[in-house]
Amino acid sequence: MTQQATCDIGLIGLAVMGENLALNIASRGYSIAVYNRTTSVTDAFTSGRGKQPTVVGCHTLADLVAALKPPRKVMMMVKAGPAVDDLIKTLTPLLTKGDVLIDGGNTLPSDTDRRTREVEAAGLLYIGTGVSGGEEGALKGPSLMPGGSPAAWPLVKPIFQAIAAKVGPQGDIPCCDWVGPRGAGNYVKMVHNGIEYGDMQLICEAYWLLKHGAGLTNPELAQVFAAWNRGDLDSYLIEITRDIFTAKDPDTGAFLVDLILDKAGAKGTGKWMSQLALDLGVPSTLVTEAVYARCLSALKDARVRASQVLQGPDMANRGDKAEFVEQVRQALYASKIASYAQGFVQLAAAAKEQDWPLDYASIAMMWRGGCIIRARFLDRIAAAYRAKPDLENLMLAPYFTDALAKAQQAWRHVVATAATIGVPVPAFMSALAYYDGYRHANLPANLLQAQRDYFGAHTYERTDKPGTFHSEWLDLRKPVT
Ligand code: NBP
Repeated sequence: MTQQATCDIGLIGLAVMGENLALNIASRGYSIAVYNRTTSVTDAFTSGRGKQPTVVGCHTLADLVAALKPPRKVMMMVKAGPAVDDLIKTLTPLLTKGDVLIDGGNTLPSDTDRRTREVEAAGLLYIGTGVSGGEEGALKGPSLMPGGSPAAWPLVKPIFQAIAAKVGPQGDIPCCDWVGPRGAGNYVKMVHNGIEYGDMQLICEAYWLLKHGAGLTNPELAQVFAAWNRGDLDSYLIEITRDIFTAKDPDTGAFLVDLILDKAGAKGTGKWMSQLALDLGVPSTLVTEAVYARCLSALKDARVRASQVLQGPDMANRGDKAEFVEQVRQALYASKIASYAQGFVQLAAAAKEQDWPLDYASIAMMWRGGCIIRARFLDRIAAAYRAKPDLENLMLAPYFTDALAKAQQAWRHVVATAATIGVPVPAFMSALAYYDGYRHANLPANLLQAQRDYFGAHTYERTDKPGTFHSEWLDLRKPVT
């Protein structure tokens, strides 16, 4: 079949994300050529939801390329990893100088670094873009975080900004802008996902405190989350949590949430963020705690056995219910600030290492709509970075410094109560420990350095004079009476 070069963009991969993104693109007046490795999937799409004059189904990659107007734009929405390399290998000889290859998957940033170099060396342009919002976002307007070859941005910008979610008073600010060179877009998406892990874990801990500590029922939890969603915590995740507490299982009539096995899955982007935080030497403890919490949840059988053996309090908090609910709200808000602060610190550290000129206010606005972490709170973050683009830590922006100061008493009370009544809240605790660690000019690492020097001659610096020192600790020590 010979294709006419009439389409504005091509899309490969018609699974959940690709199919919905294709429909979104077509709905904005662009013509789109689509291809899926399994041909029957393409045919099912073009004879079903994608049966539209501006959607052209293709059975081969050559047909897809032939259907595109130059400079050609080909977007891959396939499983991240080797599938993308295979596609690049096949597509490169079919494309011509100046054409753009786009990967919209959850790709490891270092893979996009490498692919950008390889694709540019072949005379083409490359984009690795974060796409967030799941199925609904892809269809109605995702958050898009593109990075790669800067010359590719003007070519895809009109389509990307047309299909992205829109925010702002007039609803005309697209949640999509150029992030930076090479893997910058994928890095920002990875941090988005890591923050999402932190947000979800914090919400789960708040739920457990309210359920067991305050004894709230599901309808009461729905009311609490509905109220929270009208204030500082207003966000997509709080909103869906509210709804979850109202949903009943059609088969049994019981609350569905109570029937769900407490074993969490993960696709790996949170783990990547933790691993890369360790590589950079930055304390992104919230995402790491969230990943570990999922790991612990997955040990269901072991936990069931241990629950018969290990002892602890009964998780009931006998204090005032309404007061405790408000304290948990404040603790959640403060922990969330610490979590976002860590995410932006990691982004800044990566940007420094990779020489990416990141605009943090713009990144906050890209997350303002369309994506899973969309929240009113991101306006405040954008404002903080607009006021001080080189802000060292979000917690130091006056608005957030003040918010943390106001919340800290309740935050401490909740963490202390959780420890006392035996409710596991690793993310709440970790967030508070980060806040307390970060706000202290002095930490006990002096002793740590002494220990390292004692057993390993690792040397230390001193507070009273410059230089590097080593001591013969065996000679200096005195008998302890
Ligand atoms: P999947 O990640 O499940 O991938 C399935 C698609 O990849 C199918 O179209 C499949 O074709 C195609 N594919 C595979 Br697998 N190997 C291929 C190969 N070697 N060559 C060509 N095509 C190949 O799809 P998804 O859930 O729509 O996600 C797509 C990307 O978007 C992923 O990177 C994902 O991480 C990312 N993402 C997903 C979400 C989400 O909510 N699902 C959100 C944001 C980002 P087939 O039909 O022939 O098997």
